[in-house]
Parts: sequence; structure tokens; C-alpha cells
Amino acid sequence: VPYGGMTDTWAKKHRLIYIGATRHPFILSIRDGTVDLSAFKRWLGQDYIFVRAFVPFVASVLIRAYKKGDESSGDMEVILSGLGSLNDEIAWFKQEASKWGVDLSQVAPEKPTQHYCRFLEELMRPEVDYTVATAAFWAIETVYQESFAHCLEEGSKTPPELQEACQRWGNDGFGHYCSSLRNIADRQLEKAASGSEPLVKVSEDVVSKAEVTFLRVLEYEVDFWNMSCGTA
Ligand code: HMH
Repeated sequence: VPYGGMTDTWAKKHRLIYIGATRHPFILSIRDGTVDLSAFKRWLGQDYIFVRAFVPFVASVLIRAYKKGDESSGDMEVILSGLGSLNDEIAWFKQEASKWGVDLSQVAPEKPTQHYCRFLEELMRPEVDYTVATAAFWAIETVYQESFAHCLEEGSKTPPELQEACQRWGNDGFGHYCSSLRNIADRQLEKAASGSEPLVKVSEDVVSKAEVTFLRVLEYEVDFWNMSCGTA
């Protein structure tokens, strides 16, 4: 069954950069078992820093969902479940880091991590539309879901000690959560695009801002993978 939301249109329109983010050489190296374990450890430390910054961003989306006052949309429940997973994720990072001998208190953010975290802070500003924020949220989670699910597909040679990491984002439950985020973003985009807002010009502006934000997420994700590989 073809899916016809705005997010799907973007993924097709920007196919090359989308593939660049979700089928990055770092992910392909996990999938074919040739991954450099020092690269994985670098990714682990940097992603822990990213996830800590991602929590307040998701909390800011939750606040905006609440302020919209549309209880029947179910947006708050989805976002709140995301915060719950992030709580587990932070605990997992700590446990995984000690398993690999990475001291998280000693990890300094590298440039791509700093830039990505700064971007999240910009998205937390009150003047950023809920539509733009939910599109970014969907894109950030979906890149990880599609990337790590690829490492678990039949025929992949992901090393056993990395399978748990891939499961975190590659499992079906996380996939379902990403579909819920996509539905939230698509519903918002649909509302803006159909000009149900009195100021059509403002609504169109929101849709194009959201598309640009989607592209920026993909670029930050590619930079993040490049850094993990050590090719940044
Ligand atoms: C860099 N992007 C990055 N880290 C993550 N943990 C996710 C997305 C998904 O939560």
C-alpha cells in the first residue's frame, strides 16, 4: 500500500541525501561485520552526549503538544512514550560504555556533535512552529530506525556484540513509534499545506521551513556518522 504523506514525498524528492543518511558507510560496515571497534566506541560516547541534549528537545515538543490543547490527537502520549524510551536509552548508554571501557565523564563533544546539539537548541526556541519541530523529531528518530534495522536484516553479518545496539533502534516497536511520529508530522503538514490557517502565506512558509529542517537533520546525521567513522 503506497503511503502518501508529505514526509514520504520529501524522502523521495531528496532520495540521495536520505540514502546517504540511512545507508552510511559506518552503518554498512556494521552490517557487513567490518566495523572498526574504535569507531563504534567513538560513536557511543558522542551519541550519549547527543541523547542527553535530545531529551530537552523532546520535552519542548511535549510542551508544545500540550499547549495546542488538542487532547484527542494523542500526540502527547506518543511524545511521552518517546521520553520514556530516552530514559531507558540513557541507562543503556552508561551500561554499554562500561562494557566497552569508555569513560563517559571523560568524553568531550566533537564538532559535529556540538553543531547538532546547537541545532536542537535552536529548535527549542518558542518561535519555532510545532509543525517544524515534529518534522525534525520524526526525521531524527527515523534515520536511526532505518539505519539500524538495516543491520538486522537477513543476510547481515553484524557482529554479535553490536546486535543489542542495533536492536535498540532497529526493533519493530521502535519502527511503530517512528510511524506514529510520522503521522503527527504529516497531520501538521497537511493542516499547514491545506491553508486551514487564516494566513495561507504563513502556512506555506511553515511547510517549506519544515522541509529545510528535514534536510538539515539529514546533513547533521551524515556529519555524525562521518565523525564516528573518523572521516569527518
Ligand atoms: C545522532 N541521531 C543521533 N543519535 C540518536 N540517538 C538518534 C538520532 C535517535 O535517537
